Amino acid sequence: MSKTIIISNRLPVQLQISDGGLTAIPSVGGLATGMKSVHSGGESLWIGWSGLTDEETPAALEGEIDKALKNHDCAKVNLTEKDIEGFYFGFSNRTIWPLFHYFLEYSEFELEFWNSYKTVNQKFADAIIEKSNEDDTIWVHDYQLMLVPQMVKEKRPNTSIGYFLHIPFPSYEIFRTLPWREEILEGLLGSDLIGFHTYDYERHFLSSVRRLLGLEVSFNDIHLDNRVIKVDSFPMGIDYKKFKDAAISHSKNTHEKRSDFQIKLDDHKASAPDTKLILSIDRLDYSKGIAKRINAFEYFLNKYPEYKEKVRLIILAVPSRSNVPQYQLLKKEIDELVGRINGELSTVNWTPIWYFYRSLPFENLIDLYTSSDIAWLTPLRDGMNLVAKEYVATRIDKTGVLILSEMAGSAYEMNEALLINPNNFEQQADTLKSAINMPKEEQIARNMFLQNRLERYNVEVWANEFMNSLNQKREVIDTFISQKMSKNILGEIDNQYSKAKKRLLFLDYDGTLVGFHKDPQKASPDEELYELLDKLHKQENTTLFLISGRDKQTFTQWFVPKGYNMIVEHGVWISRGGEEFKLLEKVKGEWMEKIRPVLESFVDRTPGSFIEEKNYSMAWHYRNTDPDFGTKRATELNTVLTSLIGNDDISVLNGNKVMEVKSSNVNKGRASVRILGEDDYDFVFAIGDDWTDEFMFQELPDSAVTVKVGLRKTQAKYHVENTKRVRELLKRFVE
Ligand code: GDG
Repeated sequence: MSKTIIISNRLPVQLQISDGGLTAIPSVGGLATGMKSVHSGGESLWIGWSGLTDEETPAALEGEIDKALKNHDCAKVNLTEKDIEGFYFGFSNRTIWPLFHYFLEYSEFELEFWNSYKTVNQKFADAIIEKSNEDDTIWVHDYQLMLVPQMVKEKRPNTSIGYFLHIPFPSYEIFRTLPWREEILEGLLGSDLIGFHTYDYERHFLSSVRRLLGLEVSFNDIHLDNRVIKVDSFPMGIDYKKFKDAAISHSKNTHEKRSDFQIKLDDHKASAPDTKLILSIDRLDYSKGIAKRINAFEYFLNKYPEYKEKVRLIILAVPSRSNVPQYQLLKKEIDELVGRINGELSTVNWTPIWYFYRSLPFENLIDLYTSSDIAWLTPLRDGMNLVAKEYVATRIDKTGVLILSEMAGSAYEMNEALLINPNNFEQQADTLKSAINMPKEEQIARNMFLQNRLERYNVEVWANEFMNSLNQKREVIDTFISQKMSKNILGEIDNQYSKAKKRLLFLDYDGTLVGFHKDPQKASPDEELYELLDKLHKQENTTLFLISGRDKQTFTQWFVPKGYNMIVEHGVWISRGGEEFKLLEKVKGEWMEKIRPVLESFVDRTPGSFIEEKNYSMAWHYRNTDPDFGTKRATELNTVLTSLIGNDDISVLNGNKVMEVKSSNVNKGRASVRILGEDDYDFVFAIGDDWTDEFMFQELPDSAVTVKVGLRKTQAKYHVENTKRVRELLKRFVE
């Protein structure tokens, strides 16, 4: 039976070893609860690190640990202390975390960290491959494991892989500074579906994919070789019911049942009934803007001194990554700030800030949420921020005000909150004042909307939507237009090929026999290709034609010495057996004088674009321009050209990052049909990767074997994945 495999850095189970004994306690974090509906029964396995390094794991307990984890449908990846140092504290938390949260100055680009990241990602991928089958569905989580999708895809090309990033994906301008940016993108592109919290992260990612890898992106689909990768946003929700129910039972607690923490909170409230409690809860992380918030609070008290003794800020900062120097510095900064402000402003009756540096039990978290009049969350960058959602969920009487940074992913869905820019102290001081004075009716009206949305789009819906989208993706791929070249089809083609008395082969060059290069001159044929073409060319009863849009000079240089048959410039020129190129089609060229200055003006105004001038066509290439700008200019050029050419015998073709103007009566279809008519061929084969080859697929007779390279809409009968597969296919003909 197929199963779902979830992969995250940490397992949703905490292992504790005491007096040689072992306990495994399920953790209650957001991800663990969210995935409950996916990770249920025996049809799911969660793979991750257990929290114990190899050095900390007593050899005698190994078997017991595996057994205990198995009871929770979990399996562990073994990591050493060195792995954790380099992969987790190093690359994940000192390179990626700061960079993706726009703290460029904190980002460390250390080769050693990167190597460790690769090694550990490979360990995760190996564990997945060992424990999964081809028809399982895999869901990889977060920034620690960005290389895993590709590592798994390589070994398991037919397995469905989803990936979700829990932190922001930064803009291209930030991401491009990473020395290993291409590797990270390629790692992620091993997935079939990539999810982000917000549309902004999604578009930043797509922009980097286009700019750094030069891949084609249409809407939210990325085309890579034979695959289409879907990118979408899925804003993560919370376990709404859990928080609401906890708040309801909290409200029913009798005095005896209340926690000590709650009793102390109540005592304070009773002694100062007019004092408003303002709450903030975060991991102690520089991305959460805790220090700025404290400064903004001081600013507020100075701007509106009438609120001294009338408000109190509660800061719960949960210890986090204390091995990383930046976090130690931040801890020191916050300790000092709180000390200074409390020292300067406290009175006998009042301490402005209550500061807790610890993690509290869930029960006390609910005490804080339900007792605070205002939640004030000011991350400088935050993937989502679940605390904002949890606060609103616990407000069962619908009172309470949420002040939320617009830099948090959750701000996109929480429009009814008071949204602020955490760097704007003036605005925050005014917003705090409005929050303190907000009438109850307004609080209720705002929270009603927020609660409805949070209840509807809870974490279970989030997980299910992601899984459904991943499953749908698989169905789309299964029903893709042309037929994939299967073993049976290959066998049938081999059969036809060997029986045939006269064979005719048309092979496109760029994107078919060699990969697509940014610089066309670099895509010259390699030794292996020459060897293959030589064999095909010399084979008895076989006529081989290279058929390309390239100019005749380049092909003369590459192939004339080899004596191949060639058709270039889409069918304008022909060379047989390496003799000089002759015109195959009569074409007029007068129009070129009119068009050249137009294209030149576009080159001048579009950095990176260039003109390729062939004998009877002209092409404006924009593959090296900024992708958005280039596309915009191409649309403009199309309009200009269409109005210029009128009813002439020329046409404009919009290709892959190129606009080509050429005589209308020239195309590969016409050329190939002409050659076909010259003899009695009983096996016709044509292979190519782009729109210019579609003319051949369309015009050659039905009996022809037509093959598209890549997974796109086509008139060809079959498709193969990439140039590697093309060569394998052609090798079968000569072996
Ligand atoms: C990352 C992204 C994204 C906090 N203190 C205590 C405690 N918590 C719980 C909260 C909440 C969770 O921790 C914190 O979640 P956040 O979303 O606010 O932040 P990160 O930990 O940075 O999470 C973030 C998230 O991933 C999910 O994709 O939203 O942007 O940075 O659930 O309740 N829980 C207990 N005691 C505490 O003292 N029991």
